[in-house]
Amino acid sequence: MYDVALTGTGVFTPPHTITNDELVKAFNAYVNLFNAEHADEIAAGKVEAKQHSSSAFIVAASGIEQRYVLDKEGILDPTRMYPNLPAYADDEPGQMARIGVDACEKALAMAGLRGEDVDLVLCAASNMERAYPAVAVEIQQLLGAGGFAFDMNVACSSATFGIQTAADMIRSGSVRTAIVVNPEICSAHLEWRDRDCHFIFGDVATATVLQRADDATGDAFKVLSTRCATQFSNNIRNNNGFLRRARDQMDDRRDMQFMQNGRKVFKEVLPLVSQHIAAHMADEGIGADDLRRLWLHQANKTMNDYIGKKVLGRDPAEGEQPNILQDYANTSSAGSIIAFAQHRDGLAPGDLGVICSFGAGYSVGSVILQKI
Ligand code: CO8
Repeated sequence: MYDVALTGTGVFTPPHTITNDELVKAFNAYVNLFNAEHADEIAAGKVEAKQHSSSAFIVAASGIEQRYVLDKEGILDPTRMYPNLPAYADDEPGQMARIGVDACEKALAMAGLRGEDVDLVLCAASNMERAYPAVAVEIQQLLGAGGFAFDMNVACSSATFGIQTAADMIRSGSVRTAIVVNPEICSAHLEWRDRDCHFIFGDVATATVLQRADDATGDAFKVLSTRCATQFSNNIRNNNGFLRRARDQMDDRRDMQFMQNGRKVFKEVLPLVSQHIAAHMADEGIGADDLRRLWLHQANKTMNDYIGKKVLGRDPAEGEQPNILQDYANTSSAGSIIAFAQHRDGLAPGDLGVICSFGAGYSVGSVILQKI
């Protein structure tokens, strides 16, 4: 068995931001158009009038102030309300590969490695732009990596589940250097016309390099332990699968985009996550006082405050449980990795931290790291 080290992280941040005010202005314009268009049905009680959104609600309910997106115009066009992305030809790199490779190159540079040093590419994300060939294999080719590559999807927990999968292979010796890449184009499977969720997500790509600890150089962390858990729930769901055509469901259906019962998710996932992290730490003989940093999934500020308090047994001090969701919103699996990449400095050798992500499935994954 080999020890595993996390030696590089990279973040691709899209060029456009949408502030809450910009988002709400476009959404409310869409609502006005919808209500005017359906005025007769609304008056007859056949269609429910849509209600305006509000920036004050968004910040208070989630802590989100803005989000990055690959395309801003399409999302903010009240007659469209979804991104306008290029349809690349089959012999050109795809959209997920393009942003994934950018994040991978940054992560490899940090680790002092080149693409050819990698022998496992795992593309772990909450949606794939096509069924096959695997996006991971395309990224493997673009990086000039060897070995093998495959895709995996565990929604918001994809990154930590990917890290556990790669770490297990490094531990056993079947691979030596792995990259886990999370290209999350949430804007393309979010329903921007639904005020309950239109503010939640943004786009980004993250990448994490994992190696045999013996090979690690520079600013690295030992992967002390990983743990994944799942428990089935329909409270976060997207029905857009390959059986859609066979079921005559090609119309503009609400359930072909992200759907959730946010209140239930909030209530059910909080105890699941707090208990998961506490049990993982206890089994590794790590007490709350031993922990220097918590890099949590970035879905909701109140949720993170609660989990931080439960895990540490007190209010987290400044910088102990960093949030990035005010800038990036929820970026699905990439959120905890952005938090780690942007707030990994300032730890001394031997210091301990936990990356934890959670979401649809339900799923929760935790990675205990020790600064080398
Ligand atoms: N503006 C104004 N008012 C609003 C708005 C709005 N935009 N939206 C809702 N309201 C109203 C509601 O109608 C409701 O009114 P009333 O009380 O009259 O019924 C009131 O505000 C309160 O609404 P909620 O109960 O919905 O508000 P909450 O306080 O629960 O906040 C949240 C909503 C922010 C969604 C919160 O419940 C939350 O964060 N829950 C946890 C969600 C979570 O963590 N989900 C994880 C999903 S991520 C994941 O797993 C990845 C999936 C794959 C990626 C998908 C990419 C697209």
